[in-house]
Amino acid sequence: MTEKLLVPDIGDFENVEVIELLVKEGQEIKKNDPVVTIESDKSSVEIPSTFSGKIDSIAVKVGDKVSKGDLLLNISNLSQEPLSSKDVPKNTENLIQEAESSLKKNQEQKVPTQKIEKEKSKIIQVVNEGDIDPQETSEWLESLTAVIDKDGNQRAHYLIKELINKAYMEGANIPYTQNTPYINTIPTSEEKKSNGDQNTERRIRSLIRWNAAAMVVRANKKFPELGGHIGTFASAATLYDVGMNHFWRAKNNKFGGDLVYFQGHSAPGMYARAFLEGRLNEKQLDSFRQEVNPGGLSSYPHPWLMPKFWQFPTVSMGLGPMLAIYQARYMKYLINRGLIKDEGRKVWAFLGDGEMDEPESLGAIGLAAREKLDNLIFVVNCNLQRLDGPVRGNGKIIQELEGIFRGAGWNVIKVIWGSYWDPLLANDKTGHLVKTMNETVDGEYQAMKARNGLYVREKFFGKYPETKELVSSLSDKDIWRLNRGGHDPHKVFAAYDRASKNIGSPTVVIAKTIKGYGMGKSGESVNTTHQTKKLDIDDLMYYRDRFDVPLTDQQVKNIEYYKPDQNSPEIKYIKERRLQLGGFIPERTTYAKPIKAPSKDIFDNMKESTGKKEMSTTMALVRMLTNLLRDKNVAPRLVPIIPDEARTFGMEGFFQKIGIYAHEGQKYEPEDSAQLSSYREEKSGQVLEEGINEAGAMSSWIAAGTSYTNHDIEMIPIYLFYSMFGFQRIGDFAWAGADSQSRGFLIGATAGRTTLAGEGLQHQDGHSHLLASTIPNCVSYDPTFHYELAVIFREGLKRMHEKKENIFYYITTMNENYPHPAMPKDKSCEEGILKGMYKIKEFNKYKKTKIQFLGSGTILREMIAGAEILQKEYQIDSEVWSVTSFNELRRDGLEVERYNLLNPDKDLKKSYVEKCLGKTEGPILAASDYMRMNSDQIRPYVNKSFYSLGTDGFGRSDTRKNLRKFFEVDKEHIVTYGLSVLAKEQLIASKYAKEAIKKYKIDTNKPMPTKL
Ligand SMILES: Cc1ncc(C[n+]2csc(CCOP(=O)(O)OP(=O)(O)O)c2C)c(N)n1
Ligand SMILES: [Mg+2]
Repeated sequence: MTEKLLVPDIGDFENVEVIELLVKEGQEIKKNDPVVTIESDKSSVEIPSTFSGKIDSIAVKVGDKVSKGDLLLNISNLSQEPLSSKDVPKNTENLIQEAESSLKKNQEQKVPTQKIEKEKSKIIQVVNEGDIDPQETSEWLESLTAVIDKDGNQRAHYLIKELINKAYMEGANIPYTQNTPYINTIPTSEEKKSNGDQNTERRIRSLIRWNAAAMVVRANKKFPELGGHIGTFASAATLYDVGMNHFWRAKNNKFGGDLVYFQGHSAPGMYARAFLEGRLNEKQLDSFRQEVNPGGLSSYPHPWLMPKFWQFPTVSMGLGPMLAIYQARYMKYLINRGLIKDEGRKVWAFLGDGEMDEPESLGAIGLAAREKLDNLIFVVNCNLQRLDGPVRGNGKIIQELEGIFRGAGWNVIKVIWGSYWDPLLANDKTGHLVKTMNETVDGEYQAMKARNGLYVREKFFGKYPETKELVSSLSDKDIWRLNRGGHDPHKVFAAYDRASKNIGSPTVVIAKTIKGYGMGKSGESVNTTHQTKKLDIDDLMYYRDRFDVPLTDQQVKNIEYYKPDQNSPEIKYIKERRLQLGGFIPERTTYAKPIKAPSKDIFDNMKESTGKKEMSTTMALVRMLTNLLRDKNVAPRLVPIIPDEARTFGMEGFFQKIGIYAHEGQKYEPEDSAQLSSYREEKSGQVLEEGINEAGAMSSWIAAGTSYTNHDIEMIPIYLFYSMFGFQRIGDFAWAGADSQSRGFLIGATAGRTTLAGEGLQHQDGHSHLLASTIPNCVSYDPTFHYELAVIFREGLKRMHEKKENIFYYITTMNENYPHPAMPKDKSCEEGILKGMYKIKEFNKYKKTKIQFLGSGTILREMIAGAEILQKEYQIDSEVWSVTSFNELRRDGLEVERYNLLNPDKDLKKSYVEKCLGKTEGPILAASDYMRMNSDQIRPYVNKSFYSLGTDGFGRSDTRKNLRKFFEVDKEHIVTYGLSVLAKEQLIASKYAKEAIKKYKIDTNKPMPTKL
């Protein structure tokens, strides 16, 4: 039997060109194998076979135009067994095996389900002025208590929900509050107890506290300009220690490791612990914040500066929370794609309460809940203070965060009060204590901890006779000892235990602490705590006594570190704990295997001329990616990332081909299901379709770009975005990505101030290359032709993913369609493309007057056209250079110049620019679709007259032609400026320039575009 394979529904397109035949007559194919590639003026897409069998005949050839229903192939010997879409592709299978061999089966932590002895619930009737019938309230509460006792919390919760629903249906449109009372989420009866040795842990914590403070004080004593923070870690020490001693599992050959995002300015605490663990020595602690010489400790977590220690740069507030969310999401992506095993790894992120005001901190919490990221745990250290003062003096940050996170669908665990409060709360029969807790604002809580027990008695407990009575038998000292939850290892342990067992949603632990805990007068709970970096002798003595650090007065005066003997119980304990948890944290390692760069022939078709066929470099890129998806090494590792612009870039073909990642698969039949580019969501989908969320997309890119260290698997993220919404939108993330040593491609599509015509001022990018140039390990290119793109991309794959260089690529692509020539045969062309420039054309007919034209991106084409006019109409020769990267040329120039200045007695080296242009004739005119500063970058490295044109000023919507005229980068201006430059150099008479100005109707009185 023979079947006919027809062109399927390809959307709104008709007469689409066949650009590739992917099969031959006589070939056996399977269902879903791609058979031809077709291309409209915007996108290319592969058509898969809907049958398995042998190809009898092929009815189309390259260049044919096809529409829906046209015959493509005749297929016979039809197999009855279509390829199951569930079959794991071979490449993926190999990857799984690879992952399995390096990561042994997860010894799942089976936590014994603890039988919780439930305390009999008591009725606490919270006094409420608004209560018009306390008797009735009491009856309702009693009923609820009975339900809890008889049928449990779930049932009680169900009934409450039903009551609220009923009230809502009856018209009581009063929203259900997202807040619970200002007490701990976990009742004492349900606290899981730690099996750690609390005394030893406390001693260890005290030493870490001391050493962390000592390193900051010592550094600042030596060099007061170095700075540092004591108060932040002082408030967070318990939060970290409980994690380090009991929860965070390190990466080793059996397990992938939990990933912990430490709050940036608590770094001294991590160093102090590493010191006790024997990973850092005294000399290193003494070089805190002195990194110029090797061995120094970085101010904050910076993988670039301490690549074997830090994993995640976090200190720029707000980046940590967002990066952590996308890291957790990416971990699930890798699992769902079968690239790593599900070992129950967690992502923990430590955040400041002040930091939560950053829009980025909260900006992605909805995604975390939506994607059910139960591998994610936030710990917000609510010390109630930020840098200048209280986070919410008049309110309650903990309650505010509770409402926000719960509303977003997170599991919220509040850790507000320490164990010393337990008996008081248990005795709060009238509910006045909880009422006071609820009513007291953060400004008061902060002030209380800056004073003393007597003050707390009067201001807090003194508010109501009932609360006053509650503490009547306590001394002021006892009252002062009433601790906050975040300083109580039992409460923190219980919270972490519950958080790490939570299923189906992310968890936030909101812990209340004291900023500068233990610092006494010098900095405990005072507004200046954040900036305190010097402690005088009295303060240090106080700190030592407060935490029982075994140092003599003299040792305190010398600000000595304290490290117990190797065989001491503390050191043995700390090491044993980490051994149990698999190793040290933080630690940055990589065991990822390189990806072999694809063979050159995969790019061969991009080295041919496209003839008359016009296409944009964005299209060429998408075509190239389609080709790469056929390379068995590269294909599974590609991570295409798009913030809702796939159709803009002609990438909708990817939806069907590799699917959109969706952790729940696709629960609906898409509206366009009959079409070839239907919106296909799948659990193992490859495309990360991020929605309109550049910061999130960039966070995904960073997660994938650092996969080689965080997951030991090299991946190739390719994030395509509107170039204007790239660096200037997410610049700080790009900087963090660079610090993290992310490897991958950033593609600034629809680039160029005059190339993206109609979109106007906010869209037209004329400076992203300059922004890219500010990042030292970002390699950027502005190619014009498809072969340039191919050469650059292949080199990028090779350098980053095969040779593992810690760089990343920024490449701009445009949406202007034009024909692409074949790659020049000249052997040095490839080298030139990569180094930043090569000669693309020479006009040498008249041998009288010559000018050098340097152009990049689409403006190169204007230059070529200008050069042709100059030759034809003015008999002026020229050499035209395609500059693929002014940024790279400048970097080379800088390095060579520096070498020459530092080696005055040696032969001068030549910059690459000089090598290219040194012996050429005539002045230089450079232009790009970016600000003049882009091409001006190489001005110091040419020993000739140099002029530049560019698109300085605000963009605006109009046609490309008008925009190029406006910014003076069209061929007419290039001709005119060219003539003017030659006249200025006294190589031709000025009348030619004047004539051109007239001919092209150039208004010489028009102000600079920057002023318009
Ligand atoms: C984006 C950004 N803005 C400002 C700062 C400077 N800064 C460092 S710490 C800090 C206060 C942090 O307060 P919080 O988040 O509450 O942390 P805490 O030290 O209280 O734990 C500020 C403003 C920064 N690091 N990053
Ligand atoms: Mg704070």
